[in-house]
Amino acid sequence: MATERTLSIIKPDAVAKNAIGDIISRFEKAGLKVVAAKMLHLSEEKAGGFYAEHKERPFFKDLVGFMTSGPVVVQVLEGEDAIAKNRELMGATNPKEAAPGTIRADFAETIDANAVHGSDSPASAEREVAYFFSADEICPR
Ligand code: DGI
Repeated sequence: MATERTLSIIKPDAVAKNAIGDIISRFEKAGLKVVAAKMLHLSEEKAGGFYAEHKERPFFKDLVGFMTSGPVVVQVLEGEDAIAKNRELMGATNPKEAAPGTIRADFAETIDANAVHGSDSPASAEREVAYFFSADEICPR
């Protein structure tokens, strides 16, 4: 196992539910450290660029609309196997398929408004961390 960094986003639905603390607490209890964090209200351009790989998908417009509908909290999580560990804590993309006790099972209503994002591979983690944070905004500890 290697120490990794991954990008997490607490999406507008979970921020609106006042679930920021509960979600971050799950990361910390699982041994992941928050090494960078900020709250942002994404522009269409920033959200569209983040999800550029989905640009041709039928749900792209709704996805960007949702991601710009309210503030989000973006964080860099660091720890052993951080990418897979975060995906495990999140649960499946569709909350109806998310395992009991996962963040999406507990906080997400629909596949569109599914509470959290987490990088799905080392390559996307690297791109996504750099998309939101400069090197001097990350505080190793
Ligand atoms: O990495 P994930 O967020 O689990 O999933 P993903 O990268 O495949 O998709 C990114 C987001 O796009 C996902 O969190 C919600 C949305 N999405 C993905 N597949 C569908 C979708 N939205 C709708 N409405 N329908 C889909 O099939």
